Amino acid sequence: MVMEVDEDEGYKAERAYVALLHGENKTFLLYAASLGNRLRQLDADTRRVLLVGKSAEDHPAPQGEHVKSLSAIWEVEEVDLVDCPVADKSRRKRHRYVFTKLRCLEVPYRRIIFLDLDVIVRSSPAPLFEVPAPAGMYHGRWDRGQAQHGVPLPPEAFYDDGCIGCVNAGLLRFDPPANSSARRALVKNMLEQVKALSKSDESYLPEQYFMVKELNGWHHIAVAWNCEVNPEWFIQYGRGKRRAHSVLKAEMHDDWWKLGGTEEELRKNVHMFHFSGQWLQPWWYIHLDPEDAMKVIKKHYACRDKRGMIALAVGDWLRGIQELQKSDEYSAEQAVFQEIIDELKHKARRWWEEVSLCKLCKNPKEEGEDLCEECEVQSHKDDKENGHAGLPFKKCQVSQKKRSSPLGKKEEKPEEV
Ligand SMILES: [Mn+2]
Ligand SMILES: [Zn+2]
Repeated sequence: MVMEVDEDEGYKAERAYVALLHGENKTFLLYAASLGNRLRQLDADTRRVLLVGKSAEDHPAPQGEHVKSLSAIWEVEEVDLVDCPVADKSRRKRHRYVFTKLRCLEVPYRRIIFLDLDVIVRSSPAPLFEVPAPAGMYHGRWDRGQAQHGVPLPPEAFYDDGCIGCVNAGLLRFDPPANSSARRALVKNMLEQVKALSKSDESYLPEQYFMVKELNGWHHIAVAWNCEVNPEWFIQYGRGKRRAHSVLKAEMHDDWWKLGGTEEELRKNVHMFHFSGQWLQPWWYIHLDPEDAMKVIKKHYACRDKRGMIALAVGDWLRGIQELQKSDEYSAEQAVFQEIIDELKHKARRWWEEVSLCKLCKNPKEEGEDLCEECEVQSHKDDKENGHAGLPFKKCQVSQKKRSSPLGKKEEKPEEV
């Protein structure tokens, strides 16, 4: 008689934080180290799993020596990348590998919280394990004012003829199935659906729309846990020679505005910041101390970000890097982290030296423009106060355009993290 061998593995433990690193960009390696260290400080009892993408065509895996250093902070699991360029609308196909996030459903833990690498966690995310899965912060055209933390989102939030909504995949709550064969089957099935995607499914957020179609019963996670770092005002540059610039208010849901009107209130209310756009990466300030960086940012964004969200978020991210450097948990790994930090410091310094400056205030500005965005927004506000019509103003009706960096075209274009 042949014994039936049960190869099914159950759960390793109750809870885990999960993140994904892929590609050889060392910036994200540092992001991963810093995120893992923050999670360890805030909630040491919960396991930390880092999925590391194996190499794919034109997309090498992170260097072995680096991955080894990360395994001092995370349980490292190498995974095959999921490649889906057809669903990715971005010109440079920055999001072609984002579907690899689905592999977090293969992780053998009963409850998981998936986090992007481009976040700074400010308080223990442990309370989020109590939110029923699947869960994520609602993103879309439905009125998010009706959503409540931990409460199911209604079907009409997602569908209206076409798809009108999804969840922000920078922070997700999942319950992977109870045994390994069920987990594999679930992911395998989803990957078959991914393969079947076509040009008509393309978007800038392909995995977000895909997930809400594939999984039912989404619960909302409050914006305080996934606060996208944005200025309140920005300039939409017109095209052509006689272009008009528009001063636009960031198109964010009311709950984002209500997070607080001052730095103190934001400090108290925000549990996690998410540097989700391409217009700002916190490492651009890595050559500065947190306090100095905050001063610089407050000056550059005085008008556009009165409550100081950007300064607070970047300052906190820089403190996270300091904590990593000071930690005695990773003595053997420190040299590797330090090398990356030094490299980025050098790069950031050089960029700021080369950036073009505003004619009026000497702050950094977009290449090809006379004035910086700050001065443009300021002059618009002055005009309004003096009774002039000012720059054409309208509330932004479309999603906020991805801005290039204050460093102009020198920005390194990272893959989605
Ligand atoms: Mn992100
Ligand atoms: Zn200026």
